[in-house]
Amino acid sequence: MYTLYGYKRSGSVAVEAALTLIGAPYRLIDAALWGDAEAQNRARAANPLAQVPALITPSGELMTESAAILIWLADSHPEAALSPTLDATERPAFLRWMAYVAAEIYALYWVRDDLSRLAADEAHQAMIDQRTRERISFCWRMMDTQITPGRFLVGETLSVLDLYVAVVSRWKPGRARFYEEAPKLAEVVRRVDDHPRLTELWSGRFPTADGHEG
Ligand SMILES: N[C@@H](CCC(=O)N[C@@H](CS)C(=O)NCC(=O)O)C(=O)O
Repeated sequence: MYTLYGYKRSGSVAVEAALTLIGAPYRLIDAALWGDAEAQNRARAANPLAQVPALITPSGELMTESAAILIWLADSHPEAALSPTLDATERPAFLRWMAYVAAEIYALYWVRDDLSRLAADEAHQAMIDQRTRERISFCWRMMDTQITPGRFLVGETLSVLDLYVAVVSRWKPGRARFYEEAPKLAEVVRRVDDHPRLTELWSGRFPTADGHEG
């Protein structure tokens, strides 16, 4: 049994999606620094950085870092075929883009989620908000120019990379901008949004008036 510390709208939803497709039972514990006091305490107890996702493996090991968790889950459950195999020609691209989404894009949300972490004052906050928004948009655009998707981002089979991009692309500046910047990726994330085994998860974990657009 896996234990996942996570929260709606967060990166943990990509891990929930992977566990759902794998069909592995998991216990989900609401934890987030921006949740109520109890959720904050649980986030601090789960991960020294107080971040989610945090996964406790069936052998009791703590895993943090969304990309590592997703790759490890996919590799540990080859029957679910959620990552290219070690010898597959798609493997280098898969690893490249998993690391890219984590390092170039997701990492900027540590800044964006609380602009006062780096900004000296309100004017500075607005500038950092604008510049990180542009940087994220640029990074999606660059990824779009470098990838030639099949039905999914690396080939014809859905991988955890598709789940990762489907989640991170919902965060600000949001899907409308993402679709503009990255039309090829957009086509794939719409397919992932509509995956019959995931639609319930998406609507439950991204509960918005405009549905799956996040
Ligand atoms: N490097 C981590 C980043 C995780 C992360 O930033 N999670 C956010 C939620 S999406 C969080 O818990 N933020 C709380 C904080 O750092 O203040 C990963 O890739 O999993």
